[in-house]
Amino acid sequence: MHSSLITIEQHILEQQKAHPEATGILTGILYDIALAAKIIAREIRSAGLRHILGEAGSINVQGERQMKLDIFANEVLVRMSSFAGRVAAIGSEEMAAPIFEMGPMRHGKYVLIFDPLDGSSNIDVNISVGTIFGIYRRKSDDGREATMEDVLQPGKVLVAAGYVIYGSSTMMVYSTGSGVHGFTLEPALGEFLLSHPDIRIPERPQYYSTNMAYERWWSEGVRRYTAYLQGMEAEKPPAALSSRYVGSLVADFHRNLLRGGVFYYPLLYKPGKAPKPKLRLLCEAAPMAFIAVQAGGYASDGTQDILEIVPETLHQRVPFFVGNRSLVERAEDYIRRYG
Ligand code: P6P
Repeated sequence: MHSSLITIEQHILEQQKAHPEATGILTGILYDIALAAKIIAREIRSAGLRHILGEAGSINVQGERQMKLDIFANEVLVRMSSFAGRVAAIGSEEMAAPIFEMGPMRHGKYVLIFDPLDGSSNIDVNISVGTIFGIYRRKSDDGREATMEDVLQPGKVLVAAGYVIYGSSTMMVYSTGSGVHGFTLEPALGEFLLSHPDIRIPERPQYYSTNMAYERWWSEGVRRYTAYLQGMEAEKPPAALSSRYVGSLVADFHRNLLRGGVFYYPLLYKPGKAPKPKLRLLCEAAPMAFIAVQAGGYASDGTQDILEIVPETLHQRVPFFVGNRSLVERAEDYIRRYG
């Protein structure tokens, strides 16, 4: 069969066969996410025509103005993954606290965490946005409701993670720990078809991706690291790099996954304010770190492996460096030397 005719459902089943102990529940969750992605993609594609663009008028737990599509995407993902008894807890960037399934639904074996629509401030200027998700096995026994301990798990124990990018085409990229695989939505069929099997970050990086407007608030180490990436330090990067920054994590990450490079959002030391990271550990950094490592890359908070960080709170934020392992380790090196 021609590889491009492999649907994501067929591929997920193939991946499941590689795990004899699999019960098909994780497969079901990934199906649900793929379906939710199709529903969200349809809404985003036609949003501009239905005047539902613009702000919902509400503020989310992050203190960010919620776009109507943020709320829509969150509701679709919650609805698609609840009531099937597969997940015992659902955590979302858009919800202050996790949903702990009750009653007969409390027996789910998994925990689902997501950012339903990352980069949503870019929606009404037609820039790519994305959904990011991570799936954990619950730690508590499935005879009772899940607890916060089931939610606050480090990325190294993720059983699956991935993202959907709503861009020039809609793609779903996922890993269950056996490599990274990309699927492109064929709208005429309503199917995600295998388009990027076994994605590996190219050895030779092409891009560095960060918001240079913040340079004045970076630490000395991050400023020196950026100069290194620009070829201004005595030691040179493995290739002459171009700068690309979309301001939508999924778009910046996806480009670097396919072309090679590093994305970073470091701590900002604004005068008179405590240094505050921006990106969320559980629903952004950990799933993207899992994907990066599965594709041969690495992710760090500047001092340690993102996948090793045990979350203390649901909406904990971290500095984030992700991409080619050599470039991310170099960032750690500069921060170690210069702070
Ligand atoms: P800044 C989008 O709001 C987001 O959470 C990420 O998708 C993106 O990488 C980052 O914030 C952009 O932040 O401060 O550069 O606009």
